[in-house]
Amino acid sequence: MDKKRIIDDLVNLFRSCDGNVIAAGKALPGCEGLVMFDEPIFGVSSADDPIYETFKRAEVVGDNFMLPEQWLPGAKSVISFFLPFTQRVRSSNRGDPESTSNEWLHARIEGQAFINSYTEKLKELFAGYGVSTCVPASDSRFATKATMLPPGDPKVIHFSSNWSERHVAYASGLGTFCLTRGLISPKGVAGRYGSIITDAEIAPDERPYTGVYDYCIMCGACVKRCPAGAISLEHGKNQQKCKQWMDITAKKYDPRYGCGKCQVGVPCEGGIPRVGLLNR
Ligand code: B12
Ligand code: SF4
Ligand code: SF4
Repeated sequence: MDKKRIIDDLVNLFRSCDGNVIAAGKALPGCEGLVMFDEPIFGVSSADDPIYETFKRAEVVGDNFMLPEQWLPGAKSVISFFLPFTQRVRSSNRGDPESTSNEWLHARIEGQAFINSYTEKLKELFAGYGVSTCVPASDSRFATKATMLPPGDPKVIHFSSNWSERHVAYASGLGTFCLTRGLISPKGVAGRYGSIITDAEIAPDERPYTGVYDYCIMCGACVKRCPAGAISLEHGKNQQKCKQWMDITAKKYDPRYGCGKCQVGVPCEGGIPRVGLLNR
């Protein structure tokens, strides 16, 4: 299929999809009219790219990871997208590490609801092209699991899902991992990922990197930002400490939650960081 036409259609759909603006009736203080996401960027990978098999390895995702073909028999392509948070969402959360901004809370919860609506519209669009699709994130088979690591392992716990959006984005040329385990795209780390599998043949994108952590400059700025002490230059990110902090925010901001302090006020917030940035 014509890739340019598809990507143009996906961008137009984003522009016309409701829910990216927080309406007055449900806005937390200061958030009326908040636009959560800037326009998405896309990456495409081939459903039979051998990299997907490697995600089944225990040290990558695990054998629970389902291949594109397992989600959608006859799958040919995977489209991954990154929705960057707007400047207003990002800058609002750069302050006090102990408090999540109202804008970030909206972007975490209403933002994901918007992504779900957007992917529903993507499915309709592809049905109009006459091709089949599967969106693992909204599929009844989607599941996450937590496995305790051997005693002494500083990472303590391994969280995994059967469709990790960051690994799919990595496979699709959208970016690389970083110290916090977030995925840095050309539009930075602050934002959310999604994806759709289709049986349409779409030309895959190249991966302009070879290493899992190529875009991270290991500056350690995120270490200082984390209120839970979950990140260190020596051991990376401790998921258990992050999860425990997330549970605290869930009580504090009920019915919303979120933190993301490691994704803002850092050199990788809105783009691929450059070592020189730190010395300015
Ligand atoms: C479970 C989960 C969590 C758990 C555990 C996080 C985790 N990394 O697993 C907890 C509750 C702690 C969490 C917290 C947060 N989360 Co979360 N979470 C998820 C979820 C549902 C599944 C993650 C998963 O499958 N992990 C799989 C494991 C295996 O990943 P991993 O251990 O990091 O993988 C490492 C290994 O694979 C290793 N590796 C070793 N060998 C090799 C070889 C190769 C080839 C490769 C590629 C890798 C590799 O490299 C990786 C990085 O170290 C995803 C949604 C989804 N379906 O993907 C969102 C997701 C990861 N979360 C997200 C976000 C935004 C958050 C929060 C900021 C919450 C918030 N909004 O306030 C925090 C902090 C995240 C952070 N610092 O990156 C985003 C990440 C966006 C981004 N820019 O990267 C996601 C993708 C949701 C989304 N739709 O966008 N989350
Ligand atoms: S703040 Fe620095 S060390 Fe942390 S993820 Fe970003 S580039 Fe990597
Ligand atoms: S999201 Fe997790 S790792 Fe990032 S700053 Fe908050 S507690 Fe720390």
